[in-house]
Amino acid sequence: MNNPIMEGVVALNAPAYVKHQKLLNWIAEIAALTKPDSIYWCDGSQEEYDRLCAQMVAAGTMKKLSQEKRPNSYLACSDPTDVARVEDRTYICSAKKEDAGPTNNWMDPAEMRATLNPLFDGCMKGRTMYVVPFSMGPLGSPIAHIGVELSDSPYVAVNMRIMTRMGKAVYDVLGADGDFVPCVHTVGKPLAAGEQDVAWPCNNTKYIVHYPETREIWSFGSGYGGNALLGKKCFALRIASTMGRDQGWLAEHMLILGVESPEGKKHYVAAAFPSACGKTNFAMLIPAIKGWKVTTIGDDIAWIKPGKDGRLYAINPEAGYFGVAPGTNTATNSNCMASLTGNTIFTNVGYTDDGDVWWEGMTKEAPAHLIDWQGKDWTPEIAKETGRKAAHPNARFTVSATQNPVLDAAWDDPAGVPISAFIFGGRRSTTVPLVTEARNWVEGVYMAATMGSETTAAAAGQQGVVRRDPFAMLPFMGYNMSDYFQHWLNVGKKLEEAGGTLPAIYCVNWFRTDENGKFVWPGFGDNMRVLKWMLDRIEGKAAAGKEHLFGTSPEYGDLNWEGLNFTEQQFAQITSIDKAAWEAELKLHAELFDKLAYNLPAELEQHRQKLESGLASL
Ligand code: SAT
Ligand code: MN
Repeated sequence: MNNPIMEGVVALNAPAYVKHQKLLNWIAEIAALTKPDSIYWCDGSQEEYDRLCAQMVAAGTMKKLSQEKRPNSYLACSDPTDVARVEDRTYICSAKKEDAGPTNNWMDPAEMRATLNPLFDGCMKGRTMYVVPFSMGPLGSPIAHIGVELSDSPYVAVNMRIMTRMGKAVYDVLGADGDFVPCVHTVGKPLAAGEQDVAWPCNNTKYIVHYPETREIWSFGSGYGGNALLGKKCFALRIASTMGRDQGWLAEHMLILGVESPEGKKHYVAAAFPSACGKTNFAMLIPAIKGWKVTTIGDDIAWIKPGKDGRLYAINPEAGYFGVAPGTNTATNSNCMASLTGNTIFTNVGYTDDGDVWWEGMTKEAPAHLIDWQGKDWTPEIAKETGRKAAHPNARFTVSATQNPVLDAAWDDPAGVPISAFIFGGRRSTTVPLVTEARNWVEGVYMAATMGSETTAAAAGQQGVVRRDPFAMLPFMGYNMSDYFQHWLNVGKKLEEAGGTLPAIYCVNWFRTDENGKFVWPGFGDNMRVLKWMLDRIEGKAAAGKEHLFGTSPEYGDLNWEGLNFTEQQFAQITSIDKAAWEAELKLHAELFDKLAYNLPAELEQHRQKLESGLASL
């Protein structure tokens, strides 16, 4: 070999169909640094998927589930220290600190490279490096973008095949000089010669690093979810949000659903909720009102671009769902349960004696015995005594979108679907009413910017504390949050000035509780009642509603109550606006704005002051 970079390094053995020299050079460079024993080029075929899964079964990383109970499905159980996204280990390494902003961890890019270099040096020793080419969005779509992930985890390779358009065809789109986002991932556990591997290798040191200027992702030490499947939060949100800022589009933490009225009128809406607040359930909901139909475009991420007709068009950059298992059942989400009947990878759920899976809330009655996600015997009695769960609260399923019985016909349309409304929702046991319509774009952006939510198990750290989570993007913003607010205002202004149609904006809260801490609103399929009100408003068919300080909300009689016994008193309980609670809430908005003072759009602070004086005179 006369290429100096290749000396002493494993042969690339690139397939002939990879014709992109820059890509080949980069892979050679990463191989020289990480020193894997071999390189494997994923082609994305079913045969390859089956083979890698079988290999992981042999290695003890996965169990194959009963072919009768759940065909072609697997259970992986992670190391108990590697179960969720690690927000405190996630970095945006922009050249300037202000460009990462006060909501992100920042380190100077050169300093971060110097920190990571020794960690990545030799980190894949004893392992195979998988080359995983993927498209976020329909292959070849003008809205789609390509990434290549180099990972020493076969679990990542098979999950990426479900979550993205992964495989050989990506190289055709890439050609000899197409753009791609380079993603390097390692579990951070090199193997010495002869060393026995563990079932779930990982490292206590973790780094999830983004370089927005060079559009690179480097992830060290975790094999779980958004830490490791780099197409998802790292690329499709953090890196893509900076691409969107530069190119005039939006990368959002939003589901996209289609909703069709009994008369056959169809709208698409996009909705942002923090992780583990029911996005997958909302995206697949079975309407509680007869004659309505909901179909899924996506359950987690939306890429949204202005179309020539002055509307905003959205695609789902993903091809699968990485959803929360606990709480999912045939009553809360039967479409989801139907999606999971086969061809699914489960992570950190319980393993039943008949070779199937189980999680808290899956069935009313728990199995008499199972092996929990940590490999221990579990019975309902043990659970009662110790509080130990069969499934980790952030246990997940990975399943292809094509298994969803209510997948929207346009889900793979390269042009995307026109968005009629944006919905923003947090998990709030108090204060925030069931639904409020913004009277204009600025009011809507304010609602989204000041969103708060009680934290969930999707991220490592304390659960159930209210934190501000602007646009449900707090852990996923690739640049300065205030600049992002400005970007939203700009996108709206530009569309308005061009005579376009702006989506309506709504703020919702399904999670208000009563004095016993029980949810008052039934949620799930009954959210259709709120959705119907929104669409009636958009079509000009709804009553005037009740205008209040924060926007417009429905009166009790404005919602359709067919088939549900929900009293006016209960409705008042979840729509009331409590002056003292809102005084405290607005103080928290002020705190947020103080923190985001650098480049905070003046319109937002003005709106806050308007609310403050309005509230004082209530
Ligand atoms: O772990 S992920 O980031 O992929 C899931 C989530 O937090 O929404
Ligand atoms: Mn998410």
